[in-house]
Amino acid sequence: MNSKLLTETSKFLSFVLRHEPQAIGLTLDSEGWADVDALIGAAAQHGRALDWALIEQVVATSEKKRFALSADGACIRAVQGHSTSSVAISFAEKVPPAVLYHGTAQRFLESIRKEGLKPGARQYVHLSEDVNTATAVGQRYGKPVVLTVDAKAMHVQGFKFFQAENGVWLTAGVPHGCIAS
Ligand code: HQG
Repeated sequence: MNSKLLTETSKFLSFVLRHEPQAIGLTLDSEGWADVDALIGAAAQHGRALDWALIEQVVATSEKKRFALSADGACIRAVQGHSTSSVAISFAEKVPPAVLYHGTAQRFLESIRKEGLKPGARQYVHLSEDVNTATAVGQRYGKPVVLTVDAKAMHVQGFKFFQAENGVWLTAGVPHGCIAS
């Protein structure tokens, strides 16, 4: 299967499963699941040809493991990254490692120093366990900078942390006092 089609389909699935299911008249449940047959039907009505083989291939080849199929294989969801308010995944709270990393762009630093890290359009601030991943995340918006987050101190202060099934750490916000660059 060609990689351009896989990338385009992955972007389309991210769009409808994380951000705007209503754009194709799709309904997600509160855990983010969409029925795969319903997804294929809704996409077809909006000019996007999907089939099971293509969807399974996108799930299997996503290097960030962005999507998951349900145990019975009937449903698909994005495992993190949502902005749509129709989804509120019930992540289990988890004790974070002592430090976590956030990749951002140089041009956001001044604002981050004033406000701390905010989730922006998404539901959570996204944090990584390793510097390389954080660097790649920051690179998407400009000259990358990796911020070190004192997750242990935040945890002690009662901030909640969650980990999506692809390893991405999530928290509602990071106060500027818990960030060291
Ligand atoms: C920045 C991708 C100004 C924040 C990645 C980031 C990730 C602030 C941007 C996932 C700020 C939001 C999420 C403040 C935070 N002032 N800017 N106070 N607080 N920011 O895309 O973390 O490929 O919503 O640093 O790999 O970049 O989509 O979040 O630069 O895992 O699967 O505001 O998306 O994964 O940008 O990326 P985003 P993110 P996928």
